[in-house]
Amino acid sequence: MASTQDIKYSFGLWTVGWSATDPFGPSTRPELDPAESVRKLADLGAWGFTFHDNDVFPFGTEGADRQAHIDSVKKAAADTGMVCEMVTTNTFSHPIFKDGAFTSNNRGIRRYGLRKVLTNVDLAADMGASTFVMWGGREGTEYDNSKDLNAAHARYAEGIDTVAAYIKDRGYDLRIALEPKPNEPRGDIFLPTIGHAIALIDSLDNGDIVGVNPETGHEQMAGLNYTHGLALALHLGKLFHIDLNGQHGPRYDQDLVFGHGDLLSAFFTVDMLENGFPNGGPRYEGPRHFDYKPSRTEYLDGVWESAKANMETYSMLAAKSAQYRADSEVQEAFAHAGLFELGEPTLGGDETFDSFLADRSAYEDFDVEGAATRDYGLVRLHQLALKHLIG
Ligand code: GLT
Ligand code: MN
Ligand code: MN
Ligand code: MN
Repeated sequence: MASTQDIKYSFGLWTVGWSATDPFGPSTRPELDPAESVRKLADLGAWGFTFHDNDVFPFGTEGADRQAHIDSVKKAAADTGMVCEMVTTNTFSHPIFKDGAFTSNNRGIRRYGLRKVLTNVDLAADMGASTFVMWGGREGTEYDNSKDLNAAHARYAEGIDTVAAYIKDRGYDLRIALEPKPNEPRGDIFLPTIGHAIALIDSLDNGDIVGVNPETGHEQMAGLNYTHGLALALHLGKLFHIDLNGQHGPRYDQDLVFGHGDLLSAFFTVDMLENGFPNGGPRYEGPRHFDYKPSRTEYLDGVWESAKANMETYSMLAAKSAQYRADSEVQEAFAHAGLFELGEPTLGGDETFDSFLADRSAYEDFDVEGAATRDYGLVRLHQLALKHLIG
């Protein structure tokens, strides 16, 4: 079990850098210099950072001017030892992308978007990042007759596959992570959940280097269980990155501090990430990356307080979850509930259809009434978790 000191925390530069413009009012805080944010996050104890191209240089900046912006962030990283672990592309802010980048009805815009992304893949490799996130915030519709929905998914797959093929062609040590979100800013966004994204990835020629970057709030906006979604992605070998934050159920994207939404869900997310599955199995080894927004009410002190709060909350939950797992009563309740029995395959290794069908103990002689009265003790087990969390 990792001590909380070892946890690799990472932040998007757009998180602390959000100047708090919302649809109802302008910024309440000044713009931050991204290089200064890297230094400040390092001071607070973060291990790494991530960014969009246009968090570091304005849209349309080219040549030496662009490079100067990049070099300023590189210098901050070199000075502080902060790792640039992920890079992503802004294909959602500029009006050109109002109907999407990879799925715009306009072919010229699709080609422009693809060039912007490929240029940014080069930057990601140059920065030493290992993950390239693609959040298609504008890929979607408000109206179901806005697009040929089959063609839109075909163009989305084509775009992602082209980026993956480019990564391989250039020999970059990068993997793509698609970030699902059900809606906002579009009325309906394509690839709204982890499951949708993985299904499309499965159809790609280069899907081996494409996985997912699930965000806590995005799954919860869709009414889904974030921890279950991470578990499925882990099971399928597709959990390439994570965006941790807080959300109160299905409503607008709140991007609260991690744990400031559904705390019990956050506890079980951390428990799974830090302690793994009770029967072992695949583990997430990547950074604990926060994608939150310092609330609009906060000024600069509040920005850095909120950044700290993400790491503090995660570390507290990691410590609590370690105690929870180490508690012999919890382990006994796991056993009583059958968690370890679930780790056993349902069929025996040498079983055939014939021997299974001939096994009277599996059906004819199975004590159906007895099995129906089994008490799993799940409420007691959950109460034990709650006691460790708040007791
Ligand atoms: C944008 C979005 C986030 C994504 C970012 C990556 S952009 O801030 O709200 O959830 O992770 O592109
Ligand atoms: Mn400039
Ligand atoms: Mn969000
Ligand atoms: Mn995100």
